Amino acid sequence: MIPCIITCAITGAEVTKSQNPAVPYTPDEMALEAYNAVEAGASIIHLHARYDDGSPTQDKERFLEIIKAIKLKCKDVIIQVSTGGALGMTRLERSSPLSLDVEMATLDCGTVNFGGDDYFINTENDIIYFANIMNQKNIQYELECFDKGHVDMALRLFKKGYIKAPLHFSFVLGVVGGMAAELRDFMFLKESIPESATFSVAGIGKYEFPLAEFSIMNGGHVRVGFEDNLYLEKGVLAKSNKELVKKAKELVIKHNRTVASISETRNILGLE
Ligand code: KMH
Ligand code: ZN
Repeated sequence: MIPCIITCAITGAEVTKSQNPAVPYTPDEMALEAYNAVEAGASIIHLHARYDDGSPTQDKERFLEIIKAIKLKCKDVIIQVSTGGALGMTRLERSSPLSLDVEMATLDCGTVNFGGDDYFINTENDIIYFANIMNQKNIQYELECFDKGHVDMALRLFKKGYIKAPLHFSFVLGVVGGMAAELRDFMFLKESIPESATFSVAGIGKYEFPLAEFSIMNGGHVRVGFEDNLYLEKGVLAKSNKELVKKAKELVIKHNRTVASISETRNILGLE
């Protein structure tokens, strides 16, 4: 099987230091978390921006500051900026980091409930809007799908020419309001995408590692990190993103696969 790409989502937009003091906010904190995650085996950093007080922002200047700090410590790492941002942001606001010189970004492929009164909106026109910018700027997208309908939407927009190959999916499963993260859910999604497509998984909370293992066993890739999960195991907070990456790497090795280096990751995903 091909090497397994480990992506680390180091901070997200919604988790806070009050939930886990190790969640990074400042550029320096993010750079250190990214560096240690890369040392442990991550080749992609999925990035959200925060101000020093932890509030999420899509401000491109803040992204630039964080990216510079990360690249100073690990210059080759692949940065994947979020166009999801935080709940409630407009698409104009969310698209701001795409004006930077970035290699990769997320493309969220549908609307989903996020528990309680929260919801994350991605209309068909939103998806086309983000895809158009990324196509123009040659930014590679990761197609984030929280539900089966999102996969169908991505494939529909691919057929219509809005979304271009290579298709790289991320199945984000276990969100309250999205698709569950059991083996049958994973298999259903995996079997719904073309054989030529690549895929990664991001299991939310307690689903992080079980879902990672399904993906590793089935030729897929893995995302871990504080954005998705704050715990190393039940009741034990992770002290760093590195601990989560290390645990993912152990699963990769357990299933006789190797962890993709940064250059192997570029190769697998067709990044230039
Ligand atoms: N923060 C979530 C509302 C993405 O990065 O593209 C959306 C999100 C998805 O995190
Ligand atoms: Zn994200």
